Amino acid sequence: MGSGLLAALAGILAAATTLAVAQLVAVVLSPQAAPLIAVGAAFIDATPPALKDFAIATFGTNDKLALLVSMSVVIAVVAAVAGVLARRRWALGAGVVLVLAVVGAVAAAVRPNASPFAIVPSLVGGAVGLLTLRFLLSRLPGGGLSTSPSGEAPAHGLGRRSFLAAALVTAAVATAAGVGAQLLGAATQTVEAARRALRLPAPFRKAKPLPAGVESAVEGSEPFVTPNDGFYRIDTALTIPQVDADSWRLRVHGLVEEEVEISFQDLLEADLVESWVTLTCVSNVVGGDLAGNAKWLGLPIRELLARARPTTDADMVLSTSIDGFTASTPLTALTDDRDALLAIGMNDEPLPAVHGYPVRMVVPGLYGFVSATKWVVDLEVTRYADARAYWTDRGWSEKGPIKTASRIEVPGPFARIPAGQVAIGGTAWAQQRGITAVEVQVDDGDWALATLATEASVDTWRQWSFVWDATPGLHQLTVRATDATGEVQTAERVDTVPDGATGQHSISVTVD
Ligand SMILES: Nc1nc2c(c(=O)[nH]1)N[C@H]1C(S)=C(S)[C@@H](COP(=O)(O)O)O[C@H]1N2
Ligand SMILES: [Mo]
Repeated sequence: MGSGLLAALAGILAAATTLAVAQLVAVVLSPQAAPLIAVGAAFIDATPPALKDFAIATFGTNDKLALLVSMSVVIAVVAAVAGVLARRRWALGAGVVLVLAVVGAVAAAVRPNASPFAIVPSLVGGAVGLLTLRFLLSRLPGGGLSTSPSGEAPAHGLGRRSFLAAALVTAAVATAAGVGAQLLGAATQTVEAARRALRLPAPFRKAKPLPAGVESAVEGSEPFVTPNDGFYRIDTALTIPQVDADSWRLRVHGLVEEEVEISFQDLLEADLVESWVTLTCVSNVVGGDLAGNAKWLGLPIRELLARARPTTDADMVLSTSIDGFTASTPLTALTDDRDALLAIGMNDEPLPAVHGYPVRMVVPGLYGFVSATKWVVDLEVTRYADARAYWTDRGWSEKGPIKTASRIEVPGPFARIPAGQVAIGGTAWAQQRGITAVEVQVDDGDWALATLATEASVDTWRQWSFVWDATPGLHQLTVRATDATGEVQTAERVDTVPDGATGQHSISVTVD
């Protein structure tokens, strides 16, 4: 290995030490302030919608992992360059490290609800990184650090072995700091412990028992109730906010006669209701799986708003999460008689951390980006003319009623199936309106009515099945739904941006 490569290695090891030490400091002071997390979060907020859509389409709900891996690769390359530069001219390499540390510190400081110590992890990490780089370069064969402008190395050197020993020690220290941060982080997960210990109160109004026959008989269909650990997750949070239920408060303010503030204890003691609601993401493509159905337990938001008494000029509620995400929900959707909830329970369990523990919003009939704020802490009663939500600032719509959708789940796309009677099955939804018909079309044939499973409520999805007499060859199957207003799902394809995709789901299958 030449000295240049060794200097690059020194740079990478110094960067690893920087990140690990910063992580360790962040665990103690404020997890959100770790430089990788803070810069990643800033990147997410700044990413144009097209790139974000690409990330979700390519990596699905692994988009955050993909971001962290790409950032690590970029940092490794920059660190290698810094190492090489520093060997020739210390000030140059040190400058690169300093710039990175400052970027981390600034990103951490400008996060919503940033801790006053937010800059400390990056700065401490940066300082340790500089010392590490200096230490490693001084052990480079041929003397490493050059002070002459030509970059000519002084003749004396400590030899390759000395450098490699130092590199090993550094790698060990970085690993110890990284593992330590991980362990300390797990040990201080008091929020998860509190969540596990929480016993949900009995509902004041229980959900209607699910009628018989809501579940499709077609084997391989999605379950009617989505289990919590299989429920899709979409949010901008790179680390899951850790919200302490005991100090949680929700403030209702803005265009109201009276400000209202409630605690988690107030919620536990309130008249909570249970409701089956199918949540859907606006980024769901035709045939996609960014939808889930659960039994939610919570306080109807209209009761809170009734106490606050919105003034007549108000038409929107801007909800804010602890990490700064905002959603704009029409005031009427929160005051009419639908079950718009301040939810604390999901399928008989406290909300999982990723789904908003301790409290989130669930509003039937509206896409999540305009209504389903997780880790919610603030409701501002306002007007569309006066305030804009997170995604509205990024090219999406300010309102988002859910569009009628249907999909084929069985058979899967490009399946090979035997000729004869084949069971086709899937799900359709049109929250707030309800599904009244589903039809299936084989190739260019006539649309034929599918059998609908029992409807649980207009706010839940509805399963369907269809028996097809399959003949050998390549066939295309298409599905469309009709909602209770009589409107048939359009075949016209529009993109998810700005307010949800339309089009009919088709799959190709081969019949033997
Ligand atoms: N705090 C916060 N809440 C949020 C979001 C977010 O990014 N941050 N995303 C919304 C979007 S786009 C959707 S589709 C739903 C998804 O909820 P889930 O992850 O529980 O399925 O959460 C909504 N609530
Ligand atoms: Mo979404």
